[in-house]
Amino acid sequence: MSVAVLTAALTGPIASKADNPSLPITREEIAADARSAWEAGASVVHIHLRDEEGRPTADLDVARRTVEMVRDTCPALIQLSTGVGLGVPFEDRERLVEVRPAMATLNVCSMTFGEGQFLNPPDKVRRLAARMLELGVKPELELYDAGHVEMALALHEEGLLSEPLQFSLVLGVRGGMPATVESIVHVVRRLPPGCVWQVIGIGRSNLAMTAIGLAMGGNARTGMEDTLLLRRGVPAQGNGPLVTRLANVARTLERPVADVDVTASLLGLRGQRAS
Ligand code: KMH
Ligand code: ZN
Repeated sequence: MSVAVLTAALTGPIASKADNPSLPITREEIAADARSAWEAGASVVHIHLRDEEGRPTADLDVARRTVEMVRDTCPALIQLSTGVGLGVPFEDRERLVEVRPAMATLNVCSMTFGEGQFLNPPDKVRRLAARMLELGVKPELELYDAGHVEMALALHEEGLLSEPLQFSLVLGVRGGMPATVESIVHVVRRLPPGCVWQVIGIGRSNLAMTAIGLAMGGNARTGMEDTLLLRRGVPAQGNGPLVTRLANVARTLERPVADVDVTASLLGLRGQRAS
């Protein structure tokens, strides 16, 4: 069977050290966890930034210094979140691609997100997609609901995305699609041939949803953004153990884990390793 690309979402915008003291918040902690996630099999690290108070930030200086430190610490491909955190203005979020990470998320639709609102108006999403294309920053198209596929495909038809398209199916956010096999099957059927896709399972569904994605031939993401627990009642002691668990599932399913060069080549990032 084909290789599996594993992504580690190291921090996210929501959890705090009060929820799990192993959550990486400072750039030193993020770089150290990027390293352990890479050693465990993640070829991509998905990064959210926090300010001095631990709040999500789109500060460009924080972004530059964090990306630089992660680059110096491990060769994993760096994917910055342009989702950043609910309430952070789109105009601040979109500027993060100016740091020129190899990859960044592109959230294609607005939605209810738990008790908040996640605002991604079409004109601004188009502007960000165009800028990413210009800069050569590979977008990961975040799909929280089945209808989001249509928006992503429209962007592609408009010439704002380059192939291979890379999709994330985000399962289990309240306001998005539920964490079920039916959700995965329904969305995967709508995806275009030749695309790259992964499953993200939020919270309790993390292991089951990512395992199903891997069994179906997709890729998978884990990390402390998606779950703070290694097992029921057992806090994850960092991102490394979560990636180790996922890599073991992949290998059990006879999906060899992709290294950074293989992932870069699958995503059309040849020559951009660790940038
Ligand atoms: N927060 C996750 C539900 C992003 O950061 O732009 C999806 C995500 C997207 O990681
Ligand atoms: Zn994220």
